[in-house]
Amino acid sequence: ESVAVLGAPFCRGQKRGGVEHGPKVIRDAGLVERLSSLDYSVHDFGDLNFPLLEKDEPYMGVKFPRTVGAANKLLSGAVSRAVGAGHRLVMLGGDHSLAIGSVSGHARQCPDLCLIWVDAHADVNTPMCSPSGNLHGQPVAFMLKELKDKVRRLEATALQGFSLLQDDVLSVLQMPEIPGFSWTKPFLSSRDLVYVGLRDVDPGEHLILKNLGIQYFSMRDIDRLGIQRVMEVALDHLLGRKQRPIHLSFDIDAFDPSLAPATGTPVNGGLTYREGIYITEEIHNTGLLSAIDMVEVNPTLGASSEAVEATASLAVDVIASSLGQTREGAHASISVIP
Ligand code: DIR
Ligand code: MN
Ligand code: MN
Ligand code: MN
Repeated sequence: ESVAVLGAPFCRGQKRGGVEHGPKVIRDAGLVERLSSLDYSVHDFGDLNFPLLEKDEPYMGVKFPRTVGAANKLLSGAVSRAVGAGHRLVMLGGDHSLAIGSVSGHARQCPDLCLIWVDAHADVNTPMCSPSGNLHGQPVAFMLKELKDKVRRLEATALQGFSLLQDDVLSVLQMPEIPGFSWTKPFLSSRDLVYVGLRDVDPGEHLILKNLGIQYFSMRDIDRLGIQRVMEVALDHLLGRKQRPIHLSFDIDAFDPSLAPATGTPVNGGLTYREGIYITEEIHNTGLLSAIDMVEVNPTLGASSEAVEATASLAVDVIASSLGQTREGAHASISVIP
């Protein structure tokens, strides 16, 4: 079995520099060696070369729309080719806006895929409800069909109990055309997505989660149910009716900042190491994992080189565990000394 590693050194989906060095520190933490030791044939495709745009004015408050759009267009093609060639894909970010390209490229080959989003944040702001204008807080909004063509349904069911003017709320939730993104169309239904690890959700995002009926497990849900039950329900929700490829989009800030300090928007009260690894072990055990994003590792934000290395090494552990490294051990690859 083969794994393609694709570096995406990109930071324009948010305001802090340094996250474009994520691919380098994750490779330096031994990613390729770890995957090789799991018996994969590893194809490292290196880092993508993203186009630099001279002029890229904000549009509806969205920052660097054309730059982010062009980077994701390139990434989408590269991911589609790698998956089409039969590789399992590991995309190393870069910021989380890259999921637009990664998931869309995967979906071009696997239109029935489902998406597991492990993150402190829901990343489903639309341009009009985004409090920051940063596209790393908006990638899921570019994917969801319901935010484009089912505004009627929102209108009918969504807004009871909310005191805002209905027309205002509706227009804020609707996904507009953004320059730089004409190459992509929404491809995911709200029922094909599950979140794990949420603890910093913006008001517009909460409205979207609730009214599209998106399955999510916040840190509170993990406290209540335990990670075992959370993963059981999450995987049943996505795979109960039919088996299909899984895309795992893993934002390192899902972990507690004590474990993953080198990231741009840390939020207290995150996943423990064991919860994070349990999530990926269960995803591996489905046998259906087809692509992984590992994003938001920012080596310029660690307080020390130890903090950066710990964060990068955690990213490698998550990827290795997703691809079959077990805590109980395995005996498939014993080599016998003759
Ligand atoms: C915030 C932060 N919800 C935003 N999002 C982050 O800017 O939309 N996502 N940090 O990872
Ligand atoms: Mn996040
Ligand atoms: Mn994110
Ligand atoms: Mn696939």
